[in-house]
Amino acid sequence: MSKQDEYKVPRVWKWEKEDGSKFSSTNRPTSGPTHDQALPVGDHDLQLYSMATPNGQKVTILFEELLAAGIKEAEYDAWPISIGDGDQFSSGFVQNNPNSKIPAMMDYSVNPPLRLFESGAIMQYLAEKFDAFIPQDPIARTECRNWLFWQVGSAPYLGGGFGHFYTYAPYAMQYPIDRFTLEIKRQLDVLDKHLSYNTYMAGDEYSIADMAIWPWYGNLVLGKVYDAAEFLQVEDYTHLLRWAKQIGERDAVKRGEVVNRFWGDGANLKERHSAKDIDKALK
Ligand SMILES: N[C@@H](CCC(=O)N[C@@H](CS)C(=O)NCC(=O)O)C(=O)O
Repeated sequence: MSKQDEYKVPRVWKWEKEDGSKFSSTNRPTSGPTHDQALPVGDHDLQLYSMATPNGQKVTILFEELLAAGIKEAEYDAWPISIGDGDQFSSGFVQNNPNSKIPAMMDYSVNPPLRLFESGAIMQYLAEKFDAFIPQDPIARTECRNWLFWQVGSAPYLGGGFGHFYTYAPYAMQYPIDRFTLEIKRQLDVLDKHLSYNTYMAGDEYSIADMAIWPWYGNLVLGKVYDAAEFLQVEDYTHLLRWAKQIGERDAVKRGEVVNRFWGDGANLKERHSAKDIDKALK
């Protein structure tokens, strides 16, 4: 934006419905449902409503890791929520998550059934429910939670900040791109330094902290998020790259990342009800 068309802040903000950005048709300044539609419910106790964005992949990767560890009670149905089409504003979804963001989940194994929203809360719940992928040792367990909450607090600068202005804004604006790139490079350096003396985020043990951070920051440095690897000079973050590649090679990660992916090239799997659905999608 040049000095001439500098924005003058009005006394009262007015909503410009179509701002030219990718999600302007569904974004609005109010919450709540826009239409009546119940959520589907499958055979398993755990019902996930999601989409394979990095926030959605965190949870499907955890589900697949739990199943790979032999925890059969972690079987789940994963239903697609297309956020581009406004599915997150159906009455059923809003009942599950009043914040209208994926991922959301229901646990029907308890009475009354429990609603869950916020990826970090879902991951902590599942890890504690099945006593897996959250360290037993109190120091490592605390460190795992530290990084899990770090991820949930930090990624909005990556997604809503950097990603929005680098990829989705209607035209390139230097000020926000500079501001968020500065922050994202700082975050990448935080991770790189930590991973220079830790195998995994919580120390020696692979945990939900890794599964939460990898879909955003792992995929960013692997060039799979925002196609920004060159712009961010990710080759400088050697320890983060080592970790990103290591996690990306896990079978459960490869399975989890395709669940509720219903666009683009590569493996797609709109809904998942059994392991066979993923086997077919990855063939
Ligand atoms: N803090 C939330 C963020 C979830 C989130 O931002 N989800 C996005 C997709 S990545 C979404 O559902 N966006 C739909 C919308 O904003 O209308 C979490 O970690 O679960």
